[in-house]
Amino acid sequence: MLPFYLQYTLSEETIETLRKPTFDAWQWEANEMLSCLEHMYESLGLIKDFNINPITLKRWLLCIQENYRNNPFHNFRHCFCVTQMMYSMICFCNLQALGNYPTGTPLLVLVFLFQHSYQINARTDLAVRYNDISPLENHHCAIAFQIYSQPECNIFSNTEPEIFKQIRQGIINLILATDMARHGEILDSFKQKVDNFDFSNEEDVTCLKMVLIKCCDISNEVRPMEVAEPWVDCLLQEYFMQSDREKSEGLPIAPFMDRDKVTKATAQIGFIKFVLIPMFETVAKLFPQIEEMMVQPLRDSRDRYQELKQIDDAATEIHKKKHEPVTTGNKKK
Ligand code: 0WF
Repeated sequence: MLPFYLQYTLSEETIETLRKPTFDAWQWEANEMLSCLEHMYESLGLIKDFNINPITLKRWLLCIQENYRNNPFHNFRHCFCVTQMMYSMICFCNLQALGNYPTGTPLLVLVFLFQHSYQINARTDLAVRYNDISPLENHHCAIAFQIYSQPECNIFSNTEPEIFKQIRQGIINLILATDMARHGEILDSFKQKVDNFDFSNEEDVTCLKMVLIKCCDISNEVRPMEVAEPWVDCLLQEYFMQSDREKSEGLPIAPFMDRDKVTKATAQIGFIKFVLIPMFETVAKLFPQIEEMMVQPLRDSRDRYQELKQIDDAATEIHKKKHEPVTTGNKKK
């Protein structure tokens, strides 16, 4: 069956803003985002390089979009944002060459694939199936390749089997790199390479790609405040829903998901200071052009959340004082 989502003609202004992290995805409906995605693929030459049938591309995009659940955070719009952030990094840092087609892994394809976020209620089943090794990421990977196995959605149907094998390996490696449990290991390995980075060394380039995927996956705070902040609300809503469910089942819950312990400000300050800034600063050693465009907005956001925390703390203090038991000083002896 032919996919029929409306093909929007993107204005010159949209095409230009798509290349920047300031792009505001909240303004667009699913059909419009699909057209933007087609544009990104086209403009990076992926359709030509992989001889992708344009109808298959549409079906593939649509299939991915339809497979998303309406989760508050991990939904199709989030997938779009991650892809669009990778597109701006590719454009801004001149990363096209990193794919080293046809044998390398095209980053944009990867980005789009790894974000198959399904509502997982069967965490324990997945942990058993994958021996506790990145169960969610392994599951996302399996789903991604199930979509490819449908001939009408296989954008790599014109790619040589040997090359597809390499692309598949690259995709698996990068999907698994997005597991935050591996954050320290991956960033440390990149830090060791960055000062003497060799773009002709496969191991160095693979490590860089892993870090870039990670950056884009969690990059909301690089965006302007009015774009980034609603994402925090969405994520906390998702976390709280999960932790409420786990509490009611008597299961242990992660402190960062506990509505009694987390505020927007505390969640973001730690995440920006200890996860985002160190990672983006390390990437900026290799691509100094992201300093102004990505690292500085992260510092601004950290400062803003620190101010918000001071306001929250002051409000808590006032609340505590108001509800303190009144002591008259006339206690009976
Ligand atoms: C709410 C906060 C947080 N803030 C973000 O901007 C963001 C972007 N992605 N993510 C974010 N989390 C997560 C989605 C899945 C993994 C990362 N959280 C609370 C704190 C950060 O929780 C974590 C989670 C994983 C590792 C370290 C802290």
